[in-house]
Amino acid sequence: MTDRLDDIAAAMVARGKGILAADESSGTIKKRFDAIGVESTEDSRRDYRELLFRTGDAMRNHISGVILYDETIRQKAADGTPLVDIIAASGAVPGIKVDMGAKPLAGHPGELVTEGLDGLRERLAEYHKLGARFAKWRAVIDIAGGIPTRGCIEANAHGLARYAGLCQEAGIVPIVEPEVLMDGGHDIDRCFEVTEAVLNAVYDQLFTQRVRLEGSVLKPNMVISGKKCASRAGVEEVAEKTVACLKRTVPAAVAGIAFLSGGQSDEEATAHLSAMNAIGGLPWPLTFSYGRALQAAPQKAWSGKAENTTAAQAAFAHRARMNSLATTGEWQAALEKQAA
Ligand code: 5MM
Repeated sequence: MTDRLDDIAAAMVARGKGILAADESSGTIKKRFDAIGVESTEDSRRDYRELLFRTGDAMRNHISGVILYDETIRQKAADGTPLVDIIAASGAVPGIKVDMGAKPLAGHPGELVTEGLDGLRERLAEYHKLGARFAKWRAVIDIAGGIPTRGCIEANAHGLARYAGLCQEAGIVPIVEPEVLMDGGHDIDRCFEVTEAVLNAVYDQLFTQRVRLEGSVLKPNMVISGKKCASRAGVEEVAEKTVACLKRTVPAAVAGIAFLSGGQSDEEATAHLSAMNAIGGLPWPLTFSYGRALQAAPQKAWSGKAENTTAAQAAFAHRARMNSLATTGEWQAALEKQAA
């Protein structure tokens, strides 16, 4: 079982490939569809996601895995083929979001703790039958005056470790996602300090809960200035500080690191990843597990119209290829302009 876990984890971070995060919960996908003027229904969500999963070239060459939401893992394409089968046929590994969302943490105003451990063993067994071979659990840590607190960091780290242990017991690779939000006005050094504390707590808890690191993937935020920071750090500084922070905190045994984009523009997320990989000499593969940074362009191109399917698939394929280049440090801004 452990070898199998390690093989799945290795496939998820295979050279030149990364993960498509398509696990928006119903509330989040509604927000995304509202932005493009599309009503969020079971069929529109299916049509949109089917379009992505049927982007053959991108899926075969640049996407190693897809994170699904509970509704999607059970859905069939318009022609009756299960969406999971379309993903698996492209060679990508189907995965599933299993957390039940971030909820207010008692006694900690303004802070959240991710829930979903109750009944998780049974849910994982069902998801495995449905074809999932990896899972995702996202913890959310906000930076503001006086937060995050130790209580919030430790509660979330414990939840991530308990989840990861249950996944491995079920033969499912856990993606461990502790997201330090970039919403505030904080500077990059404050993000470094918080990310370092969070990752230290997470790996302490993963050790305590006997999680096998070789059969796990980390999905962290980059070390980056808050969106409202008056002077935001440039690409090189983000790359250097992110790599320095990860080297201090993430054991070399971890199978790989797949970043979230966290609200960066799509090109920014690609540039940062490429700059990190250009540094080189890292103990783990560094790749992407982007939601918004892979999907913003195809969503806009699609806008809910079947006649836009080809254009949407081209937009998705382009972002997947740009990010694939970033995993080897070979992306250049000029490649974006050429495509435009
Ligand atoms: C795709 O969005 C995921 C699910 O979010 P909700 O549970 O809030 O609906 C999210 O966890 C996502 O996988 C990560 O945040 C990475 O996505 P981004 O857009 O930050 O790259």
